[in-house]
Amino acid sequence: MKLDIKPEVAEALKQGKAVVALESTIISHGMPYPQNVETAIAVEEIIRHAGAVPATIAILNGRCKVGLTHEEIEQLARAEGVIKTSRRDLPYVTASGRNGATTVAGTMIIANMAGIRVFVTGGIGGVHRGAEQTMDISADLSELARTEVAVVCAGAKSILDIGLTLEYLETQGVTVLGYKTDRFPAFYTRDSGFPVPYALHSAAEVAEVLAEKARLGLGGGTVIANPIPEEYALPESEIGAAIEAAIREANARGITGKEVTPFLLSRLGEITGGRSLEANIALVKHNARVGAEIALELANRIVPNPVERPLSQ
Ligand code: PSU
Ligand code: MN
Repeated sequence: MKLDIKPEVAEALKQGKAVVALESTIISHGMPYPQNVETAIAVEEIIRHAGAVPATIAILNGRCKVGLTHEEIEQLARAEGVIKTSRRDLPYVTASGRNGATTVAGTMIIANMAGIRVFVTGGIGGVHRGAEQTMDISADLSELARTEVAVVCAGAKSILDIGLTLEYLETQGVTVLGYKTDRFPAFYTRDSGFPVPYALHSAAEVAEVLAEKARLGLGGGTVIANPIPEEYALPESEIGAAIEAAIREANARGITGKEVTPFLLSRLGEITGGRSLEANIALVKHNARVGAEIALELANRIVPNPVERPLSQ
């Protein structure tokens, strides 16, 4: 298998230590340069500082990388033609030897291959507004249904239909937990207007649910919804109007498929004069702290291994 696990990460996994996966679409398609590289490196530092080992996941020259060096992060951020890689894209990217930035779905798949159970990101993809017509439903959701990795995020952006996203997750049997909140957060804001099924109050409680999910052999992932810190949250009126404008523009330009999310993210950055980017960076860092704590708690529990860990190539 074209899987390269960075020695530091392989060693931590072998010893049953806490490892936290990180995605790379957020680097290549989610944030502008150089904030993308600065954030990716800062987030790794936060995880290390908390006592866990970070593993940023991407595909470089057709090989699935679990753990990138700072040079590799820089390379990915600067390279032209990096493919946004979700489940359907993976075999093409590895077969052709291209560079791929993994989405939540792509990162979950490779994290699971390596035996990593906790993954930190900003926001997950979801059911897009108007999906009744367009069928635009992120492959992140079907991945959460099948792959046993816990995803710490700040909910889903209201560029999506959050009500339908939660319905879809329920149908697919994805466990959704609110971290110190009983409201599902909407990325830039702390309350999407929808409740979470369960509010948990500590990393230990979350880890216990993850461990139990593994013991029950249920398979499939978990969403841990961690709201943006109050001081970084954007006013609903400001971000709501910016999202409406960005979606209208995407529709007018006929943007579809995998281009939709990156287009909306970059337009939102422009419309809010960089405030959405600041919020994005703050919430990812906060998620990193919480994700590391959960991974540390999980490492203290006896959890059956759902996959054979292919630690050798
Ligand atoms: N939402 C964000 N920032 C992101 C993404 C989503 O707030 O960077 C990225 C993630 O990698 C996610 C992907 O997995 O977009 C979803 O894309 P799509 O909707 O095309 O499945
Ligand atoms: Mn889509």
